[in-house]
Amino acid sequence: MSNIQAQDQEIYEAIEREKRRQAEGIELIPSENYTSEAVMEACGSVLTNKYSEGYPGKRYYGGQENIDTIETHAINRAKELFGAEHANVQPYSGSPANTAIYFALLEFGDTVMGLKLEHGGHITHGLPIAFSGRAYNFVQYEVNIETGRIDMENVRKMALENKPKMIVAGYTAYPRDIEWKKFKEIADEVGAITVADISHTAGLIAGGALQSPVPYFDVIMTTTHKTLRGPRGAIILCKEKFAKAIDRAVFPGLQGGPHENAIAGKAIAFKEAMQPEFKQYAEQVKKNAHHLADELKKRDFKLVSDGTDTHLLLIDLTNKNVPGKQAQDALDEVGMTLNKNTIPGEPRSPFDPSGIRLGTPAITTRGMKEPEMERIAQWIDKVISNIDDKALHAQIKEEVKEMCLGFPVPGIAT
Ligand code: DSN
Repeated sequence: MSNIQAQDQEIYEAIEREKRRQAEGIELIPSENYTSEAVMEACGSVLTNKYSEGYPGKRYYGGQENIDTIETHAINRAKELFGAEHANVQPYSGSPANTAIYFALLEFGDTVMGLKLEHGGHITHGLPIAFSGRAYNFVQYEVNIETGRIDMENVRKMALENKPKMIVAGYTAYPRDIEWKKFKEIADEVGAITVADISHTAGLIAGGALQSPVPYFDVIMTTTHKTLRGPRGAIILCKEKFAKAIDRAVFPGLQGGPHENAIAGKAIAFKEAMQPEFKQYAEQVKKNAHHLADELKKRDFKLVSDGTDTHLLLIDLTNKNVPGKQAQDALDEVGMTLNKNTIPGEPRSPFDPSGIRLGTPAITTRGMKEPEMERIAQWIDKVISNIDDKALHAQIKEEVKEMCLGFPVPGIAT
């Protein structure tokens, strides 16, 4: 950081403060993680200087010999890691990747099925005010309010009624495993293309801790910075027959020059995810989530679907009489970061919903295990049960910091 320090004090100080925040606090946002220092080096490398529109071996500018090597490694490793026929590693992030898939395989106005946002879907899965909801005729399925789970019979009924051209599965706030095979069977009945958004669970799938949609689905996309622990960005995997359409939709359909610094980071992250330690990581993420769920349930927290199969927990705080935003703010004060979230059948507003969403990918990267999950559950309970007790919050903040300093974050000296 010496160059930033010498040249730009404002940015230097903000980054230093962010380092402290990350080191001294508990990161429970389920979509966040810590990349390795190797990934960060790639992202901050000279690759940021280069333009490389096109694909390896077919670029529009000169000087591509090293860029082609890097992007080819990223493509081959993505294919190997997930067992996919084709990979495009250029999407800037998850929303552009999903938009590219729709642009490649649909006409504007086509009917698509996706999960409703307040039931755990994503804005790109057909939110009416988002591009996806405006450009395509999204018919949105829901989870069963009683069980918190996707009702596959209802999905089938909706598919038969609406005859979608595409069905999207894979979510941002759904704690349960997904029945990929069943989705594929339903899609086959109506001739729909299957798209899996595994942004949240890609690391668990790559590490063998969750089932993969790759054997069943036509197209699979994921961001690379969540459980997969790579740089910010995304990839699209697909069957060979969709490869040309997907590649054309990403470039030149939607994007210009790919961010090759991020693509190098993706290549490194894929290599890391192929190591035996990553399998252990994926298993521990799940074990930690289960343990945290059990510890919270002991303390009378109500979990949507009554638990988790993944890295993610969705808590309905209605019985605690504390809305999601107040819980998020109070936990933020003690150094525990998570996010307020709607729950299925949300009676309040998305800006001040009834729930909170949390997960274990980042804390597991730091090496936290079951004993730490117990302490985290205790602190969450104490804060939420004593929401206005500032003195108690100050004391918990110190305890949180003390525990965190025993679990270093990659790239941050403590
Ligand atoms: N922002 C991501 C998440 O937190 O789940 C989804 O895009």
